[in-house]
Amino acid sequence: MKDAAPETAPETFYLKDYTPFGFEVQSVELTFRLAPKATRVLSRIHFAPKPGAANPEFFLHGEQLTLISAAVDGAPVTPTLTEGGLTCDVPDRPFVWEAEVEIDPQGNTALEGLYMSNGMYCTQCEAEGFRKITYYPDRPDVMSTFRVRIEGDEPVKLSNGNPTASGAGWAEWHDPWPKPAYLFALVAGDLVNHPDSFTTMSGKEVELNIWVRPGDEGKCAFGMEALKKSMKWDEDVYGREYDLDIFNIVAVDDFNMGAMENKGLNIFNSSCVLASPETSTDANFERIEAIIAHEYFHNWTGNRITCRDWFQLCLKEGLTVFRDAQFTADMRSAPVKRISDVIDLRARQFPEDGGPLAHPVRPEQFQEINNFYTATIYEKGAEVIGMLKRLVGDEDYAKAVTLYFDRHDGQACTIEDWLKVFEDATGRDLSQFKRWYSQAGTPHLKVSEDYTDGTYTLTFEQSTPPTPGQPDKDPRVIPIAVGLLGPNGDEVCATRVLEMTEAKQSFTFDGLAAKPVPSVLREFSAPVILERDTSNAERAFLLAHDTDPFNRWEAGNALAREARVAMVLEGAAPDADYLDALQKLLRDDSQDPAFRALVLSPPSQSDIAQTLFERGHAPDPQKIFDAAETFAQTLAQQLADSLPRLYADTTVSGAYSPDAISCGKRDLNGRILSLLTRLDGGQQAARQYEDADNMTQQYAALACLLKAEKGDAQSQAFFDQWKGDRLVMDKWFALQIASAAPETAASVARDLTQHDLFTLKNPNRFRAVMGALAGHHAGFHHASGAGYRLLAENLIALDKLNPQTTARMCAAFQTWKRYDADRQALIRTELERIAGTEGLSRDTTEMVTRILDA
Ligand code: 0A1
Ligand code: ZN
Repeated sequence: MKDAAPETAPETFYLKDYTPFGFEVQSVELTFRLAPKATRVLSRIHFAPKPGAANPEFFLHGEQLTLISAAVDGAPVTPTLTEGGLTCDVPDRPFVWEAEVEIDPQGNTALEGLYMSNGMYCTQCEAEGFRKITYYPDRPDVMSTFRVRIEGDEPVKLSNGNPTASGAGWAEWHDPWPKPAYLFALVAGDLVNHPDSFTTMSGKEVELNIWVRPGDEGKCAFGMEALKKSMKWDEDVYGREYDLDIFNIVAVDDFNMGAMENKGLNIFNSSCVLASPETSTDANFERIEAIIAHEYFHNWTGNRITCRDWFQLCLKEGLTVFRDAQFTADMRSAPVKRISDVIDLRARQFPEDGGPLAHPVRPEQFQEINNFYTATIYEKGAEVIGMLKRLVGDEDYAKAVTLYFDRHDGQACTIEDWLKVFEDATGRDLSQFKRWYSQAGTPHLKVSEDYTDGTYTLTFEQSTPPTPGQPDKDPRVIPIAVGLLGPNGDEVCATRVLEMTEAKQSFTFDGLAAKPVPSVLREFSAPVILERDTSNAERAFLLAHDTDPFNRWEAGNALAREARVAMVLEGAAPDADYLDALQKLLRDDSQDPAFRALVLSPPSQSDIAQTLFERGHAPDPQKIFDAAETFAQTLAQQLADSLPRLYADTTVSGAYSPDAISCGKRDLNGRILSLLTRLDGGQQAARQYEDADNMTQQYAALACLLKAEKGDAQSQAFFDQWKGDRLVMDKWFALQIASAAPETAASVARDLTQHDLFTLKNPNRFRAVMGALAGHHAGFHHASGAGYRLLAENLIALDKLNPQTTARMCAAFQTWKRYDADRQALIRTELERIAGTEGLSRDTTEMVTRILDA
């Protein structure tokens, strides 16, 4: 799968070049002799040439390995070492490959392969990390059973599957389920467990453990409950049962991503599993529940059925995100989950789809696969499954998915396999639908309407802007959920899913007594950008009357956006009707507090910048910031009389609980406190800070105080209280920047990079500081260019240690073409500086090159 490009250019891999590996791997035995700087890995692997494959090349991936010895059927061999692995002459019949290699876990700062985190050994093998552990065909379509022996003094030694034997200084594990190497895991260290058990639907008892560093054992209970709920839900909703005697989760402080679904041994970034009321916010609790579910659900969608190659990544990720969203909707509030997911999609995926990094849900080429763990693969991948379900209906969705599990259990599959089960189960032709997988870019959907003699017609036109490598797009199948409201606000036509297949298409509704108000794209039934000429009066009408909670929120969101745009472009005052609508909703106790909090949360400043850009204006980040401030200040003043009562009414008393209702109430309460702080100089926030017995309220109060520049004492107190807790300190670091004024954000961030507790070696800490800087829209894009400069300097420094996290963070620059020529020039300078750095990693090179090519 290699390009014939010049030697210096990074290789490009293509989907069209897929060829199967020439050998079966019948079994794998690994022995690890652990030592921080010189771990020995002994492998013993049974290979057999595949029938029909004439003299296939025996190539094993391997990187950063020192080969000590190799043998075939017990006889020493001298393989030919290449940059990415080795080749060797092997017999034309089944044989045993043995190798011993040495690796350096302590020197592994890239956190890929076997590495050390706080004295503990752990692994990360997805996507291509196993090749840093031993020589192996490190590709997801090579599946085998694994036996693992770990030798070392660490009290706890874990691997995949079931434990088989252990003694002083050693432990052995066997995973009976064939798996690709990316699901391999090993953990060894001084760990303590939070144990529990789960009885599966067929009555099997499964031992459950969450393993943590001593001192963290009090932060496991919530994760354990989430795990048991996930196991039960997957049985109830998808009929999927767990398949080993034991399920282990380990919390690791240094981790590039959120978590990893290794078979039977999930490894988690500690921020995604450790939870306690004192140290975690409501948002943390919700995220932990979702990620535990996500990793657990991978056991069937990812592990039992895996991907044939990395181009198919969305096969496991899109589906698993879709499943975890269903789970969260069932556990909490479905509308709130949907609204939150759409906010997230628009904040992270739409900019990706509309910029230089745009790629199809199933990409057809890559240089570094680690750069493709994107919002497009994950979140748009999940949207595509949601559309499929909407098109075929719930029953046929269930039939098709059951067929998928029956037909493909134990296999490494493709998107074609996935779509075929839907075709076979429903008789539908999905060839046009497949364009959602092959075409990048977010479709724009223009809507126009006509009402004549009781017949209402909606006409839709779809078009997708060009994306890198794809100038022209064909029309896609778009499920458009529509309902109609009568002039008095009653629903006159319940939700109907219109199936759009043409570039331009009309749909009619007959027998209407009056011109209706349409509620289009209910539940956000497709990931598109809706364009419709409408009035604020109609938006306010939908905000008040729509039966679809998503579209009610959407109407409020559109009002907010229009109000901001008018403030920025025309210097208008905050829109009076919108302010009025907001006040009504805020005071309406019959509405779910979480919903009210969502309506109250304004579109992000980056979102407003995107809207301005789409309307032909270069956004001015400072003006957008000022408009947000003015709007909030005006709202606070108008609500002045009712804020204290609203604050009191939404204050949650009693013992802390992270349930959906309490979280929603605290969210609303926090937003009210921030308005109140604008009026009372921080008195209420200071009281809340003193009284808080949980992190949600402590953090919310501190955020308000810092924003009002009244929080120095509390910030110091917070630091003193929590300096020993890495995860809470991440919050402290991020908050210093998030609450800074635009002109000081970069210098605050620069000072923090000099702080004793700042380190490039911990991805969470790096993200806390650099992520907060990139997330401070007006600060990052300040005209001085100081934000750009600081981020670039830190990316260059981090790249030497951790290419993966560096490359991901480069995406902060992906929207650069939105801004004016001066800012673009400043960003270009920084991107070129990064690109010109000697020895820059392949990961970061690919990202900056793609961004610069915009
Ligand atoms: N598969 C994991 C996420 C993950 C992906 C890549 C990683 O290293 C490159 C690590 C984790 C998930 O979806 O949760
Ligand atoms: Zn996943």
